[in-house]
Amino acid sequence: MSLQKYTKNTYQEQQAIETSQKLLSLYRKRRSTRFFTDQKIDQKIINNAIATAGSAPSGANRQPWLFCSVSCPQLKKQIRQLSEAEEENFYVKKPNKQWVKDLEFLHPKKEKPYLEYASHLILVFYKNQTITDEQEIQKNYYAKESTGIATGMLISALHLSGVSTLTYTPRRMKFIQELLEIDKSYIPFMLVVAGIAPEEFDVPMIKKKDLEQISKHYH
Ligand code: IYR
Repeated sequence: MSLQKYTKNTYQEQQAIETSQKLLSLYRKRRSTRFFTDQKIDQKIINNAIATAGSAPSGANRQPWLFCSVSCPQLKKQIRQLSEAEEENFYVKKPNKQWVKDLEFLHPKKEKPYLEYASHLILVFYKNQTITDEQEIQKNYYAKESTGIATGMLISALHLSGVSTLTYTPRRMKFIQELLEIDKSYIPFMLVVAGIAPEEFDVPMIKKKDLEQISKHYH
């Protein structure tokens, strides 16, 4: 095993407390967004956010993810149309009544105009195994968990860059793989809508759980 010297970030307690508080308020300002202006995001910002996601830890460092960013109007339109066909199944043709009922408070709609009009769609895929150049099968460990971490980092980087996002998962996403001509070994994971939101807009009234509800401390 080869090793290399690594210099970690500095840790200064007071500064760390301040930074962590600042980050907390920045992250608390994040809201899933369904309204976007027609402002386009510079591809550099998207690429940097994807590279940030690519720095995530992964099982056996297999980096099992693939991020496809789409700003092409025709492709976005197709993704909207195919997603809305999926949502027609979800809400109307073959609804899972309990699921639809559980979502009522969010007033979700089967129409997804933002898939067409937001600046970028980032399609996230993962794969459970990789065929090496030597035709060996390499297993990717915790591929889905690793991709979840990376996607969190992607959303985080976009948010801190002032880009609003919506995580979107149509129940079946195979069409995305076909549309983008992605190798079948990649499994669609999530669609991240990224764009510039208007200054002000309505969002569902939701509350995040308090720290006491989501954590326990053993000291
Ligand atoms: N994919 C559908 C339904 C939906 C599912 C969940 I879980 C949500 O948090 C919100 C919506 C849609 O996007 O309309």
